[in-house]
Amino acid sequence: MYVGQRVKRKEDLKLITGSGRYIDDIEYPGTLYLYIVRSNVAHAKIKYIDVRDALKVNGVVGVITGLTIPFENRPNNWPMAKDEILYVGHPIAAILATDKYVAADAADLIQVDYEELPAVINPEKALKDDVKAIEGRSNIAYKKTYSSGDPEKALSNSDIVLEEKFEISRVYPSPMETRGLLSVYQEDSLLVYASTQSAHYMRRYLLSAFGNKVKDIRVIQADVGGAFGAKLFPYSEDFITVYASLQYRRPVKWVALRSEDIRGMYHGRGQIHKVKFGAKRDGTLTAIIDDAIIDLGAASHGTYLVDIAATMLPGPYKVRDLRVNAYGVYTNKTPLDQYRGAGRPEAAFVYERIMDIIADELKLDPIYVRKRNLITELPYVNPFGLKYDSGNYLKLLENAEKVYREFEKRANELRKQGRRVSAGLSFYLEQNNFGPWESASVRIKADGKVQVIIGASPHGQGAETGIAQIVADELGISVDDVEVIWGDTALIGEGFGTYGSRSLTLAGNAALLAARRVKDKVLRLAAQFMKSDVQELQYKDGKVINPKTGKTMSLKEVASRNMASLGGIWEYKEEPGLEATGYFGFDNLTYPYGSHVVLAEVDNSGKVKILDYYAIDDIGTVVNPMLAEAQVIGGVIQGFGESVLEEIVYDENGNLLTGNLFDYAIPTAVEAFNIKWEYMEEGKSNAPLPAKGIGEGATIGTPPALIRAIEKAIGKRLTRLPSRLEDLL
Ligand code: MCN
Ligand code: MO
Repeated sequence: MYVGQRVKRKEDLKLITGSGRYIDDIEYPGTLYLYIVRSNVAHAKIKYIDVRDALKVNGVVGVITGLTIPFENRPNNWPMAKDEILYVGHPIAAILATDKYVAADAADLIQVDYEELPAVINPEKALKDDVKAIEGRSNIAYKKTYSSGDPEKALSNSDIVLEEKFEISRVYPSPMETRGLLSVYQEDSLLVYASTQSAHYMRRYLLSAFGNKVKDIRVIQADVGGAFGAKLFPYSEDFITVYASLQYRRPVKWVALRSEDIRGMYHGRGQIHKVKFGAKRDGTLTAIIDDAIIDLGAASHGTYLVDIAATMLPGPYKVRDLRVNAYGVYTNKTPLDQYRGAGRPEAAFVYERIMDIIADELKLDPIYVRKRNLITELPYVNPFGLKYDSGNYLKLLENAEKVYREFEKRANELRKQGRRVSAGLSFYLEQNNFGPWESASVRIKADGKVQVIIGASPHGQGAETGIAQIVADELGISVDDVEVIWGDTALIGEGFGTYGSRSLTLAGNAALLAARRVKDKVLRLAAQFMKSDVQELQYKDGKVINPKTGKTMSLKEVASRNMASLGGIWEYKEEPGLEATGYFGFDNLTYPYGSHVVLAEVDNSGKVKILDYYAIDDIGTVVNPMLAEAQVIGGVIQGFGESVLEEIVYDENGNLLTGNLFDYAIPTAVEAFNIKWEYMEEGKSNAPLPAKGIGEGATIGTPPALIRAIEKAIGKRLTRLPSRLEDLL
């Protein structure tokens, strides 16, 4: 059995030997390079754009301005500012040249005359709606109220009632590889290489814009150097690049510079929760009333993130009297969208801060407070209708508590030496396997090797290995004989992609179902080849066996027997070919859960050092503990960044103050620390292979644990992400 084993990653060899192929490595003769001229003001009316001097430059082939394509949840000035500039970084013009440096240099020659308009940057000010982020529109792009029970009454029956404002800053998803696209014009069709999380989805949205101009658009996902949620939804540059290649009938390549990526890639998080909550003296959380504001920037697509945060606000706790007023506001900033965790980290920060604050106010132990409130009967339908499926929350918390008590002891010892050290714990609920379904095809080739084609589009997580393990087990063959491929819309009919920690569970189960079907075909064909009854045959360890006669046929023999010599005839009744497609989707999302425990020190210079870190998760069946652990480690380091280093900062005029990687700090190997990860397998999903996702869990669990440890180390309540140096000194 491979499932459950730490099988080494199949995908790494080409990447670690430098033979991966990212967008910028792919060359087509005759390519034009696209450079985007971007706004350096936050809000303005364009009076005119003069491109004449740029067009005179040797090597410049053309300039595009004023391109607008209607697209859902994007303002009318999309993908390019036509009349109105909405944020610093908003594309204004695109230059096409035979050389990328020529294109970039020509940008200086484009003159844009504009009239500045007042900008609204602070989301709470935007909510007042006096200065408009987009002319002629209300800033309140979205409002929805989620209610359950009677929170006012529950508050009036509480022993304590508290109010806090929790802020989760905007972050830049910071993949190693910036975004990029190469659109190859082929007369009546296009071949688009993209750094994306979903080749199929990209094909669908490009077709919606250009389907009247071409017969088809084939999208191939190149090797992707990280995405973290931000390479899923459509971008201005996707449309501009594809439009340019259609217009100029040539291959067109665009790859973002880092400084462009920080302005152009959808920022993540950006939520404020103004919360009123109450508790009984024994620590029972009685009610929450939350005004939740999401800072959408200059597009309203990200509203679903405040919906996720709102509906997940009760977290793993029993509280049933709640109201969340969710607002989405436009501001003159880069549009916002998902970042690893997507709404669940924001909810967890709020409910876990609430647990710790109740403990502090009532002088109770924070683990005790969590236990008082924890849901113990599953499945459980939360106040907003989410169905938490399975698991044993209390048992997992008790496991984490043991580590927490030990960290507490160590913290006490170190505090005696005058050091600012403390322990923190978070308990979190994850929601994943966003659907609707995923596809996978399994084919056995004539050499007996197995190829699996999945509709998901992994990009670093390791699904190739995990899914190969599942299929190898099902077919009883070596994992080395299973190849998993993906990311080309011409390879598999339909699929979705890699997001919402879904690939292993959805594509993996689709592959499992496909493998079962193929196995059935193998048996039926073998029955004909072996002149036996199919009922007599058994499939075991990659072989078909007839126990009565003792005869066997290997998978390879069945597959190659299929390949009658050229010109031969097919003399059997069963159809040849060992191939099948499977589809899998859930009728409910899955809800894994976990706990993080941290021992942190804040030194006199305000630097946060992690002395020890422990995480435990329950995601049902773990297919490959090494891969899952790697996801947790990466997520913890990202969560560390979000908690103490990373923050997108604009000044009040909408200038981006953190526009490069000197000013926007991400954790590096220097800040990284050891992380111990363990898992339970009680919270199974109801899939044939009862797994749930792990890809995002750690970015949910880390910030509340870390902020707790830091606030106790410095002795000052913290309510924002990231913590600020002035608090830590
Ligand atoms: N796994 C497992 N057993 C399970 C579940 C998963 O062994 N029960 C393994 C899988 O084999 C896979 C990994 O864990 O190697 C993650 O699988 P899964 O939880 O299905 O998540 P996805 O593959 O769908 O990944 C998406 C998730 C998301 S939504 C973001 S955002 C994110 C993340 O993955 N972006 C990443 N991790 C990332 N890791 C890298 N390197 N780069 C990104 O952009
Ligand atoms: Mo994601």
